[in-house]
Amino acid sequence: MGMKCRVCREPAVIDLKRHNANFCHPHFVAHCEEQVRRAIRHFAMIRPGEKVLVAVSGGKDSLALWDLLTRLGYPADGLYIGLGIDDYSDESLDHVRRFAGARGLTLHVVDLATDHGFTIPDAAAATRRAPCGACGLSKRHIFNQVALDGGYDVVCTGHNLDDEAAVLLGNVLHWDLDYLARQHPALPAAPGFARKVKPLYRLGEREMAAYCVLERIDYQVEECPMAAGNRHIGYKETLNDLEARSPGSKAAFLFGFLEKAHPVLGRGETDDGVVLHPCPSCGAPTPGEVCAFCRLRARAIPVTAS
Ligand code: Q46
Ligand code: ZN
Ligand code: ZN
Repeated sequence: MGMKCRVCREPAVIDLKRHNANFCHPHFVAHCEEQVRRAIRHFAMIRPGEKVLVAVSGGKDSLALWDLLTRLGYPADGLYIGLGIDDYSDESLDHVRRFAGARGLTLHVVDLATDHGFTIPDAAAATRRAPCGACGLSKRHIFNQVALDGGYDVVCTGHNLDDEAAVLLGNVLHWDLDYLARQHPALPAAPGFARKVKPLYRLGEREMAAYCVLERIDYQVEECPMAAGNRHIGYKETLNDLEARSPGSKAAFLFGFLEKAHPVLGRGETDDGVVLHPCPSCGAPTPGEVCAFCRLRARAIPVTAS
């Protein structure tokens, strides 16, 4: 027996257990559009006429996001950050360039090595820590810098339901109230910081992969080679086991947090009473003397030079 689309009863191409529904290609695309539309509306992520920047890695989530934003009438420019992670970074950039080129979209490229003198492997070696901390810090810094310099109102990232549920599980396991308070699909703008939003938080990893395959978006299929040891991988596996046993648990976990717990958490202690001033080296707002990115760069560069 073939599956039939919930909407039109034509043969379905995907079954979504969480929604207890199967969809044909056009109605699956409509489902993805609807989830992004709902996310944007629910948290007032993007307002009419705003200038939108989308952070693209070349992976399925960020390219699907760029595609969906364009479809929904939010013209967005892309930002790719070259992390200097061997062939993986070069190939990822190729995917992004082809995507943008084929659609006539504007793409900004910041290359850590060329523009800042170090790569993520350099930073990991210099700090003797897992690379993802330095990587996340660098990406956040550059997203914000490009957004402010380019007059963008909002930065969109491709974090999906699986990503957000895994981060939530990590934050809950450690009862990190400050991180929990700052975990939200829409972080408001602040002086020196652009608004940051995650319009894919209602769509899972499998949905995004299916979207790209069906819409013929050629994405970077390889995972980042430095991801090994990232604890979120284990959390994702745990959540997938749970989801297999009881479909809908991931969404219940994340959406329940956003509806019921986040509102009582406040906005995170760093929002109150900390005075920010411009970093003397790059101008980014920082509570310390020199900002965390410039400190990281200062540590990472000598390793490159030697
Ligand atoms: S790119 Fe960077 Fe990720 Fe690679 S080094 Fe870690 S954080 S895994 S999204
Ligand atoms: Zn249909
Ligand atoms: Zn700085």
